[in-house]
Amino acid sequence: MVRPNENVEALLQEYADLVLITGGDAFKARAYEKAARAIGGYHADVSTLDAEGLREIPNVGKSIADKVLEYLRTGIMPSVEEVRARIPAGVRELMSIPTLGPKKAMTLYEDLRISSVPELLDAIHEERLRDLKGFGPRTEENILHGIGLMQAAGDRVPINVAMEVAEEIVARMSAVDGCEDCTYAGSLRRMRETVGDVDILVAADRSEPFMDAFTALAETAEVIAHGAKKTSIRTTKGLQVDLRVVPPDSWGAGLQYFTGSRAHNIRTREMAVHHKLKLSEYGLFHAKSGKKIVSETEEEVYARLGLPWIPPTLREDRGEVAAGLRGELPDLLTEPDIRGDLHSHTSLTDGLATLEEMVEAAARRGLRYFAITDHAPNLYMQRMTDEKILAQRERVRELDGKHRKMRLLHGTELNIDPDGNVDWPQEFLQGFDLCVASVHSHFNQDRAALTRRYITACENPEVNIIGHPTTRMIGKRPGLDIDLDAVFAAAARTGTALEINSHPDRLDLSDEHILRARRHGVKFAVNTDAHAPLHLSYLRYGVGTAQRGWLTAEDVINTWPLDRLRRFLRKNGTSGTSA
Ligand code: DGT
Ligand code: CA
Ligand code: CA
Ligand code: ZN
Repeated sequence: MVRPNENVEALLQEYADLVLITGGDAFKARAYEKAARAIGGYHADVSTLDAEGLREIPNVGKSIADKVLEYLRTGIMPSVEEVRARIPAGVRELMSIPTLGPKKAMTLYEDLRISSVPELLDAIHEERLRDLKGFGPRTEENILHGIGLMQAAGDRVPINVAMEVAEEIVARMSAVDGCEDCTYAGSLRRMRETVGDVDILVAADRSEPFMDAFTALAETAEVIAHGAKKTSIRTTKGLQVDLRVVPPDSWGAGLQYFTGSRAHNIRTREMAVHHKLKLSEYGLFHAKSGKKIVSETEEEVYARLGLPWIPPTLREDRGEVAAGLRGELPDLLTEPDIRGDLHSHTSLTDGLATLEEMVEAAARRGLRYFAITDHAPNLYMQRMTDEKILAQRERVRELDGKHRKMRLLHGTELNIDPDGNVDWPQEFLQGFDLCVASVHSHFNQDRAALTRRYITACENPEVNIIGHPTTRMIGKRPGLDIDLDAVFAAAARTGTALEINSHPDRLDLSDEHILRARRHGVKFAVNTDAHAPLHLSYLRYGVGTAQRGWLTAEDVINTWPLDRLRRFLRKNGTSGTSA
């Protein structure tokens, strides 16, 4: 299930916000924020730690450790409850509007007595916000956009949250007597970036033992529907999970049906009709006689429709059926194809683990190469200096000799400034094995300026990868308004790879952008951007997103052997790097 670390992180972060907006001590708020992040990224499950163990987490002192312990024991953090009680529920809802934030929400409440989203919408339409300090027409636009994002996200959850729940439930159902097969289907199996509800499928002769075990799960907060074929629950986190039990001999047809997407299923049913057949969740039947033809495996169902098995990540009706008929489905990238990770951080900047810990974790995951790319100096709060990065390089070179199977690359994550330039002079950049470059500021430039900015970065002979290219945060911040086709063309022309950032909050580029970029001949890097060892496991979501963008291993530079990668990093020989 969701790690207790994440609950604690969210709670401490909320506390930090509440302290700030109720006029509390800014230092205190900052301390809680730091502790929140450290706990969220900590490798060990906090619920297994005692006071001493908790204090070993960076930025966690005695008073925070005590609060966490109390919360783990009682499910309540009294200091949070206390500040919460001082703020009306409606105002807390306002605070959760991604583009508004706690401070402005508090101003709205204190100055205009606005304490709900509908009241806020009214106030905007009546232009009452314009008189407030710090609010302009632009702010209104942003707020409206934020409300839109919040409503569009609805009750969908990030893929990693759904995946953790699904894997836990699949494990429990698989342990029930009589289980012949069990997996998750639906949008999660298709690796969509967010998931509306989790669909679990079991193959068994009798359904009741599964339905009973399902409703009895500790995570079940509410039983929405309890039937023989389908049972739906809501978890304590508010996520709906549907369980369906199908007879073992309908497994393939059931899995195909409940994996979807709806649009893909419409295509496959059309194929069936074309062959004078009928396709349902029970099997593929002769239309006239009603006689069952196949149903046991997905492969058989697809084969009888004249199709190869179609990977779930392609089942979105984006041409996969036609490509299958032509025998031209892509040989999709898989996780084992990834030889290395080209974007990671350590505690030298905002990572939560030391260089040694990150390298160790990467080696344990079986990577063949691993790049450390801490933030460059223009991201001021990270306090990077020439001395620090050069000392890190020396340490990286030393460590490199210690791992037999994994090579280390020393890189950096540069900041693309408003003009498209980056940190450090070219000569200094040549000392890195590779440079990621990302936009971290000045998001409000107009489309033309932003587009130029990205193209200039691509044209820099030292920039190898554009990190999280649109800077979106799923459900929180939309991607930048850029002429993507112009940027994709520039990336392809200059030999600059575009990142597919695997963090579940980003997944940037998205599947649709990947499809577009691919047509320009762009190369990609599927990176974790890990800030802690735990984040290395997010790679699967980046790979899933790449699959949804129809990518093969050939399209992705970090599947290549290191010597080929190094040639690519020289950008047609224009760079001096050859370490
Ligand atoms: P979600 O839950 O919104 O993230 O998306 P899905 O794709 O998981 O949708 P869901 O949970 O409503 O249904 C799971 C799959 O079951 C869906 O992808 C296709 C199949 N399915 C469900 N209801 C229907 C239906 O009425 N017609 C068709 N063709 N397929 C359906
Ligand atoms: Ca679903
Ligand atoms: Ca469902
Ligand atoms: Zn980064």
